Amino acid sequence: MVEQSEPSWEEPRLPPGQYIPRGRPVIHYGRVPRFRPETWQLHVMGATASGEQHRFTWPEFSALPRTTVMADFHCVTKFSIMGNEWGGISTATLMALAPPAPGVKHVMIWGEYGYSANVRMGDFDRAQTMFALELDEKPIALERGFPVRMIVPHLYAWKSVKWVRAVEYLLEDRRGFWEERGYHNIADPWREQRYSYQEEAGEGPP
Ligand SMILES: Nc1nc2c(c(=O)[nH]1)N[C@H]1C(S)=C(S)[C@@H](COP(=O)(O)O)O[C@H]1N2
Ligand SMILES: [Mo]
Repeated sequence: MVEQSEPSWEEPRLPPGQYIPRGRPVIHYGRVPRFRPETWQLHVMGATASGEQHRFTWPEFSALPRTTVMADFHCVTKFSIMGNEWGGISTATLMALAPPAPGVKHVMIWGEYGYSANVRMGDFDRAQTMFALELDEKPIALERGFPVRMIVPHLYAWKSVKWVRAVEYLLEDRRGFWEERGYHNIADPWREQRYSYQEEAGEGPP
């Protein structure tokens, strides 16, 4: 009898075209905002289930149950930071408290100063997508998004909005800051979805 060999391969960890740099770059557009805990709020708006806007103050938001996610981080400029331990609040926890209306298929994530990134609900809803307050067991550094940044580890890192202040549920897809400026609407690093000219029918708003 011929023995059948098991198919075996290692899952690659580095998406195509990415490299591992020395150190850990800090990248963002514009200035680093100040954090004012007395006035800070996270808004959940747009097509909510109740039709009302939800607001979380800093004491409310920071008291929500925490989880930990181990994930790699892939910037479209081609560096990847492997094995980050993010601590924070899962999108599932937020959505249970501030649910979307039926029919919401997209989400706009807003940072300070009007930075934004859109993701599909299926990407927002992933188990690893979270609001991160900690990186490697320490509060996130000011320039990395303190007090809260989004982490969407399976998409290019421009979707991981720093200094996040609002979540907007969308009935129709809309482009965020970089998506309007030539970057791919979906941004899957495994498919090298870097630029909007690569988008196929149905991958972006008309
Ligand atoms: N608010 C905000 N968030 C942002 C950005 C930005 O310009 N503003 N840049 C994004 C990009 S392009 C990257 S690569 C990551 C960088 O995160 P880091 O500075 O922790 O490496 O933040 C993302 N989040
Ligand atoms: Mo980036």
